[in-house]
Amino acid sequence: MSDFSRINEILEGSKTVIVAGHVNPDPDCMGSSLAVCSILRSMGKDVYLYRSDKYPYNGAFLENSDSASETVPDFEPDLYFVLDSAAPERTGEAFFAKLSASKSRKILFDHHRHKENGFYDAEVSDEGASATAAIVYRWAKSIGHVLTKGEAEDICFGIFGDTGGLRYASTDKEALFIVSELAETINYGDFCSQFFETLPENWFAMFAEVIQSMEKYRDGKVVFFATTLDQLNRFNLAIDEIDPFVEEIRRIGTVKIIFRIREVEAGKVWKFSVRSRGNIDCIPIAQKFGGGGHKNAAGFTFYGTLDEGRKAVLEIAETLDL
Ligand SMILES: [Mn+2]
Repeated sequence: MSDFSRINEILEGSKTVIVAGHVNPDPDCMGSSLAVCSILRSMGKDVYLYRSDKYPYNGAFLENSDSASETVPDFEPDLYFVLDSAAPERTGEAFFAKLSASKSRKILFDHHRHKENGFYDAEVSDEGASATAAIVYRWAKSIGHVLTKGEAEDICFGIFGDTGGLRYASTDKEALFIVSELAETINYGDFCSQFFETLPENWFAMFAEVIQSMEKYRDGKVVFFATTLDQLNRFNLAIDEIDPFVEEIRRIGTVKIIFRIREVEAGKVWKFSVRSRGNIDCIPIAQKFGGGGHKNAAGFTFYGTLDEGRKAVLEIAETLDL
């Protein structure tokens, strides 16, 4: 169990709280942020929830999913509560400028590999946690908070996000235990349907095109695929909606590691996602390009052309012990 005493001490002396996650929020970021906001509000705190970008489309069913603001608030809170964001810069450029200049207290719940750098007044960072949402659950339990249905769904959403619906290697006993506990409060069948079965039909059309152009190396153990802004336009899809492509491709039996490159600024800025199976560590690969993440799922931003991006990761892929 984590030690939340310092966190609770700081919370006790704070009335106004700004809660924030990381850029390109994923389900864990969204779920843990919403759950923390709800719990803090039940404690009587004034909470402002900030998000740098849109939340994942399949989280729209979550309670208060529309309560987050994309405006960096102009007031100083007593406390900043950051979630799922190892490096404070990951909260986004505009928010980080405010956060780093502020003398207010700052706390963090996170589960990415990182070195403590004294930025936060208190943090619970546990790389062993399947999701930041699992840490939120531990905290709620430790203070005797009884989760509402909405909060239980938030936490389940976070854990499902980072464990692929309890399928990835990151799924541990705790994740299974927490979800089994949450299933007493939520309608599990409905929840799974909301999480997995809300894809727009166009998604399959674009996926078919992506599969056609996917490249395989090293006897199919290495896969490289790209998605472009033009495709998003043609298929009328948002960038977060195509996130599951990489999870689907990971289901191909021969695949050990996947490099997905996603165009974010025409022809020059790309988001790389690296997904692996088993013991292949994605973190050092992402770190080479200034990124980070988890052992089986990491990411980084690449500046250059698509060909340069391809070449850079395939050179690394050649050296991997697969
Ligand atoms: Mn996470």
